[in-house]
Amino acid sequence: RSIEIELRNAIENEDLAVAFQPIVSMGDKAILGFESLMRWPESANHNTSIEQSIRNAEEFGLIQPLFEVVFEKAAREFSRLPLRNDNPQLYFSINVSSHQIPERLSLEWIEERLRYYGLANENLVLELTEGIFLSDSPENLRWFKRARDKGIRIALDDFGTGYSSLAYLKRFTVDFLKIDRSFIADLDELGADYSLVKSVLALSDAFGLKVIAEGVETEKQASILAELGCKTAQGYYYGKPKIVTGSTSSHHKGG
Ligand code: G
Ligand code: G
Ligand code: MN
Ligand code: NA
Repeated sequence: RSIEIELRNAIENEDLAVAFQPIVSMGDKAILGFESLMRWPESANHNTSIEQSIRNAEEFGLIQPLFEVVFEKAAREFSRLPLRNDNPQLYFSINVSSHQIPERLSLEWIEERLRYYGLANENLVLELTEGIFLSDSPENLRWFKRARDKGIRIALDDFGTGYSSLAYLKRFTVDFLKIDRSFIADLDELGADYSLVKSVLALSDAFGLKVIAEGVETEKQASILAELGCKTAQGYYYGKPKIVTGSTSSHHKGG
């Protein structure tokens, strides 16, 4: 069986699961939002990693339909969370591949689907990697401005892993900056990563950016981050990604 056909069928049948991982306020560990992460349904017996599956979807031209399935499932589950009653500011984030050029990622489609689930634009955060920031084409700039004018927030994901520089942030105003977990992993050792995280936190203050530290696994990492002024985090220490969708297709097929 070809992996392409398998992936195509999974997307077509909406046979993908979605996990939510909490994003928390470090002070009181209150949940501020959830990152949505694609998972294979437990029943499906897939042995391809999610990372590889995302790369396959990009290669086969399936990343936009995959996004749409993840979006639908995440929005549906998010809209039903009892936690929303206590916190109307609660958000959910979706990862956007740099292969989904802004023209394909229709803001009108997103708005229409949010409305369908009774959600506001302010409930959504789109996580983009710097691939999108590398081109400052007028189309990209316009898409960015329109998204933020609509109240849809943008997170720059995996910050620090590529060519990302704070200079991009002058041209593309984002709301959140997610420090990649590779910089958090060795924080305990007070080496180069410590200095990097420290300066990112200091500079992001000047830009009015909210920083989210990713991959926080230990209390030690959390306390170092807090000392450096970091207020928001995500990682196994606070909560692992948990599948929120059923393992079977959520729509009913005829017959
Ligand atoms: O959760 P996990 O570590 O398995 O995810 C591996 C990678 O896949 C991460 O980089 C994550 O951002 C990415 N990923 C997970 N779900 C999605 C998704 O729905 N869309 C895209 N584009 N990437 C995703
Ligand atoms: O690329 P992106 O940042 O979207 O990837 C998020 C991925 O990181 C998720 O797939 C999730 O499974 C993984 N992740 C979340 N928290 C932790 C953590 O504390 N440690 C490690 N190693 N991975 C984590
Ligand atoms: Mn992400
Ligand atoms: Na990341």
